[in-house]
Amino acid sequence: MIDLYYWTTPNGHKVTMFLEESGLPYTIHPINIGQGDQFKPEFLRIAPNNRIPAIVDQAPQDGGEPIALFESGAILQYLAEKTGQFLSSDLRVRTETFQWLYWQMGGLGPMAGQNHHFNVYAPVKIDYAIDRYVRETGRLYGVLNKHLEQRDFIAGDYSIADMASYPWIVSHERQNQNLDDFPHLKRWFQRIGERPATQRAYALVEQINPGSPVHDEKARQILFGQDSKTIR
Ligand SMILES: N[C@@H](CCC(=O)N[C@@H](CS)C(=O)NCC(=O)O)C(=O)O
Repeated sequence: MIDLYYWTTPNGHKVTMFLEESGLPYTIHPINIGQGDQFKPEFLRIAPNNRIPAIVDQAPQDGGEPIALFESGAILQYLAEKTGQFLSSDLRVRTETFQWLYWQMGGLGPMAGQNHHFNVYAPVKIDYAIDRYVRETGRLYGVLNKHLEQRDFIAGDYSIADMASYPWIVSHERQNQNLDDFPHLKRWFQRIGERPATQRAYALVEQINPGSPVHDEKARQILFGQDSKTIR
């Protein structure tokens, strides 16, 4: 059984996409990041970075104590290795999968995240910041679009590399991106969106959090008022 500490955000969706695809049994523990659940001591013991997603695997393969894990890329890699699913055993495909997984973790995710921040959440609209992140997000979309020109999925068959990137493309409109400018990416995006497991993963939004994560001034303060004193 996997305990999943989750909220309805792109990084959260990566893990529900995997769990729904793989059929691994899991229990969701909602962490409402707009209300400050990420600072509860019991969550910080699992995820000291006060970010979702996190998991606890109650039945690790070595038969030992439960394993707690944060960082969505590490979680996807762990679950793929645990189940032998969505990660090729072929050296070259596996290596390529990790390459694009880390590309998402270090590039697409952080840049699109800042894009959301300055475009949607920032109380003051700073043209330079908006332009910078819209352009960089567009560049990254272009890179992925080109990569997908001759392929159905990012690395071999459908894999954790696809699951990492897809949720960040879902919010393309909020990032000021037009998928018609990226036809191969659009084809890939539609193909993944049609998967029943993707649809089950996204259906959890209505169940767990019908509203937006940043819905009021208090939530804004909790999410965007953090600094060096937040975690001591
Ligand atoms: N690199 C981390 C990023 C996780 C992350 O930024 N999570 C956001 C939601 S998508 C969060 O928990 N925010 C809570 C906060 O800012 O306090 C990962 O991929 O797991």
